[in-house]
Amino acid sequence: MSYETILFERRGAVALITLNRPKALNALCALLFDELNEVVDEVEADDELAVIVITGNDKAFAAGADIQEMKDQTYQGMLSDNGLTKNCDRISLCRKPVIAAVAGYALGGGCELAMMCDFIIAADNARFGQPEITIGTVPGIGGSQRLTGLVGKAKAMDMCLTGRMMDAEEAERTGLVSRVEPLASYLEVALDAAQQIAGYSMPVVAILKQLVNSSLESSLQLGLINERQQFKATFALDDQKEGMVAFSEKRKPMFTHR
Ligand code: DAK
Repeated sequence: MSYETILFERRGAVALITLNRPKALNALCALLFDELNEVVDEVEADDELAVIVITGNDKAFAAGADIQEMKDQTYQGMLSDNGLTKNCDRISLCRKPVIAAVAGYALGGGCELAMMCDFIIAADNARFGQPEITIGTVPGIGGSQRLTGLVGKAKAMDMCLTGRMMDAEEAERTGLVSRVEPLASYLEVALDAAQQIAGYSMPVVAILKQLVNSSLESSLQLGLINERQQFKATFALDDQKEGMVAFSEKRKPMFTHR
């Protein structure tokens, strides 16, 4: 698989996707979204790959949608689905876990893309923001919605209305990212987390991902009922037997993903 705007690498059961438009701080152009969608489709269909890590470079995860490409767009053009309005939500629909490993700028669509992932591991130089207001528009792929869910109304309003950036420390404190690591090691930490997840039972991982995501969309009572049902359902899996027997026998489980 070869792409123009991203790099794709297999690291065992982990798919490493690197956004690769360094001269434009990885600005998200239509081709990049197309290629990202394509590679996610391929990873999802590949039984050898269990987890995705998306990253950028030391200076930028992504500094937002490509403003050069976007600036002459018209409302009519947007409505006719001519590229920019194509599906940019593919990552959020991925059944396999997706970790964003973020260094440098994650702004606008870059911050939104990171938030579509299951969790974010940030380098200590990461900076997050929704600066759309500074260029006369508003977030378009989840910024006002997901950011509010993650950091609460006060922080989200502050970020969206002022367009200011949040540093890695504030991002961890407010719950936007799960861990902050030194720039020299954040990607390895993310890849290690991905390898760890890839070592578990894939059906169990998929159920768990769905459960945590559904907690954002359902009442506590319905969520608890769903969780209890899914807990029981794992007892239909060979992997549940293997996991618990292996524990009793004091050995590592050999999951078969069934
Ligand atoms: N688009 C295009 N080029 C960009 C860019 C961007 N977003 N960000 C940076 N670049 C380019 C710069 O133009 C510059 O190019 P050259 O001049 O070298 O050719 C190069 O990257 C380096 O940038 P700077 O010279 O500006 O670097 P600095 O370190 O001085 O500043 C910065 C870094 C991140 C603070 C600054 O570049 C900046 O403010 N960038 C723009 C941030 C921003 O406003 N992002 C866009 C937000 S709007 C949707 C899909 C997506 C979206 C919405 C809807 N649908 C499908 C509906 C998303 C919208 C947005 O993200």
